[in-house]
Amino acid sequence: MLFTNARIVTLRDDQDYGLIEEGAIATDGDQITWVGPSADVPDVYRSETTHDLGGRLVTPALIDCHTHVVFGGNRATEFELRLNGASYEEVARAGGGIVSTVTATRSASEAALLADALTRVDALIAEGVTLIEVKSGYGLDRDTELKMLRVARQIASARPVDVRTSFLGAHAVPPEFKGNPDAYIDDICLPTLRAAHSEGLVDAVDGFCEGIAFDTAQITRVFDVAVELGLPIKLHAEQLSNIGGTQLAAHYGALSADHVEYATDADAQALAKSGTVAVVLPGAFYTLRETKVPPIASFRKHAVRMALATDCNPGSSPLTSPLLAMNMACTLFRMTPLEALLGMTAHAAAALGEEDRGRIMAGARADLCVWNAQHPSELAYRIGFNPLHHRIFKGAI
Ligand code: DI6
Ligand code: FE
Repeated sequence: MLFTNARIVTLRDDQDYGLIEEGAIATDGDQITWVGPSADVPDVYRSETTHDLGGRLVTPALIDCHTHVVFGGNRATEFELRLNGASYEEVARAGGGIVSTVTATRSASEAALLADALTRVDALIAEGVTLIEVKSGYGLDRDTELKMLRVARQIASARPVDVRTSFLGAHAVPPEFKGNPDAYIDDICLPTLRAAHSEGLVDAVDGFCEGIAFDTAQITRVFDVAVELGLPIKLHAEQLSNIGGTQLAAHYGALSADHVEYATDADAQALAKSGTVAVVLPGAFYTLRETKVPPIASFRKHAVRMALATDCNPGSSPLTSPLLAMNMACTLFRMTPLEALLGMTAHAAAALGEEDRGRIMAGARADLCVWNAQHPSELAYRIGFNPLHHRIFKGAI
C-alpha cells in the first residue's frame, strides 16, 4: 500500500514531532517500508495500491501500556456512596473496595468477562489504540487468575487489536489470606505464575509494591520466579508512598515502573541507568484526588523515557480514553503535548518491550492513526473530543 497526502508525525526521535508535510508512507503487509515527502516516493512504491489520506494528520497508533480492562462488575455504587458521605467502613460493609471486584471476577464466566472487557476495549480502539496491555490481579486464586489471562488473550481474536498480558497475582491479599501475605505469595501467587506461564498466558510479570499491598521483599520473590522463567518485569511503584519499589524495579532491569508519584530524583537516576520506562497514570491521580505529582523534571533531567496509560480499572481509574489521559498528563503533570504523544506511542511501546512500534519509520509496525487535526498538539489539548478519522492496523484500514 502507498498512503499519500498526509501530514506525518513520525516521532522518529524523542526531540520533536518529526513532522513531514505532504508526506507518504509505503507499507508491505504489516510493516512500514518507506516514509518521506510525497515528491520523493521511490519508483518501486508508485505502482502500489494508493490511498489518499486527504491532507490529514497521521501519527503512530496509540498504545495503552497499563490497563486492568478484564474485571467483573463495577464500583459505581461505591463511588456514589462515598460522595454521599459514607465512611470507609460503610463502603466496606456494603461490599465495596477491591474485594468486591475480586468477588465479581471470580463468579463471572469467561464469556461474560470477555463481553464486559470488550466494551472498554472498544472505547480504546475508537480513539486509535492498536496495542493494549492487560493485567490479571482480580482473581487472586489460581483458577480466576488463569481465567482473566485467557480472557485477555481472547480480546486479540475478538477485535483488531494486539494484546500483551501481565501476571499481577501480587496485586492484593485476598480475604482468605488476610494478614498473611507471605503465605499468599507462596501458596497461590508463585504456583499460579508458573501455571499461567506454562499455558503461554504470560508476557510479563507485574506487582503492586505499596503499604496496602506487598513490600519489596515479597515482590522480590515474585521477580525471582519471573527471572527464572525468562519473563520481563514491570511494577506498580511509589503510587501512594515511597517504599523502594522503583529502585527494586531498576535493580531487576524492569521494562517499566508505573505510577511513580512518590519517586525521588535518585529513583529517576536508577531508572535512567537501567533503561526502565516511567509510566505515569494521571487517571488514578485524578480519581484518587492525589496531590503528589510524579517527578517529571527529574525524569527529563536524567532522560528517563516517560510513558502514559489509562490504568483502566474499576477502582482508582475507570478511564477508557487515552486522549483524556494525554490531556490530564499535560494539565495535571505539566508534561508537554509532545511528551504526552510519545508517552502514548513510542515510549508506551518501550514499556512493553516492543521497540519496533510507536514511531513511523521503515521497519516499524504499520499501525497508524489518521486524525481530523492540523497539528499534533490538538490531540492533548482538547477535552472529551475524539478527532480520530480511522486506524490502520497491521497495514490494513
Ligand atoms: N493501583 C491502583 O490504584 C489499583 N490497583 C493498583 O495496582 C486499584 C485497584 C482497584 O481498586 O480495583
Ligand atoms: Fe494499575
